[in-house]
Amino acid sequence: MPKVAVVMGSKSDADVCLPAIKVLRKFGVEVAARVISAHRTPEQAREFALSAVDNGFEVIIAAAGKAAHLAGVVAAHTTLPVIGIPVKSSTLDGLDSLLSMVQMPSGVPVACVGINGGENAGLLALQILSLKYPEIMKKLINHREAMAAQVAEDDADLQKEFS
Ligand code: RP5
Repeated sequence: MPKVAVVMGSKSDADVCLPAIKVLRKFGVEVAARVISAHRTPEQAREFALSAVDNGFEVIIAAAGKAAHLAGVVAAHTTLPVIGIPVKSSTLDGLDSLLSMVQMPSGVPVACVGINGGENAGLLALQILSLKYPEIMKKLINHREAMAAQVAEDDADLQKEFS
């Protein structure tokens, strides 16, 4: 079973991470959720990233707010793909988190979804895993088809309502 880690800088980030955890589990992926802070527990952040491959993780999702360095710090210590979720947790509406996370220096990339984009982080992790796991690719295709069918249904409803 593929394994993804969802790490967050604070327990207060859990609600934003929940959609990622849910969609990963729905697709049959094992998820380990952790609270690890780049600033409050820097040694644990380093240890976690250095041992991630040996612990069987294939993708890491890292959520953080404010000066959101967790995803970057984790990415600095592993070559696994790291997907950041910038959390809207402060007076700056999450723009601080987004810029802290996305503006990585050349050489150490972090894939960054939108502010509070938990579900997209989960889906992007699934897309990465689908390169190795054909059953996940099949489920992703079904998921896209279901979304398209929903849009078609909404379109038909709207046309009826306003015609
Ligand atoms: C960041 O600071 C965390 O990722 C969280 O989004 C934000 C606030 O943390 P708490 O003060 O709620 O623990 O490090």
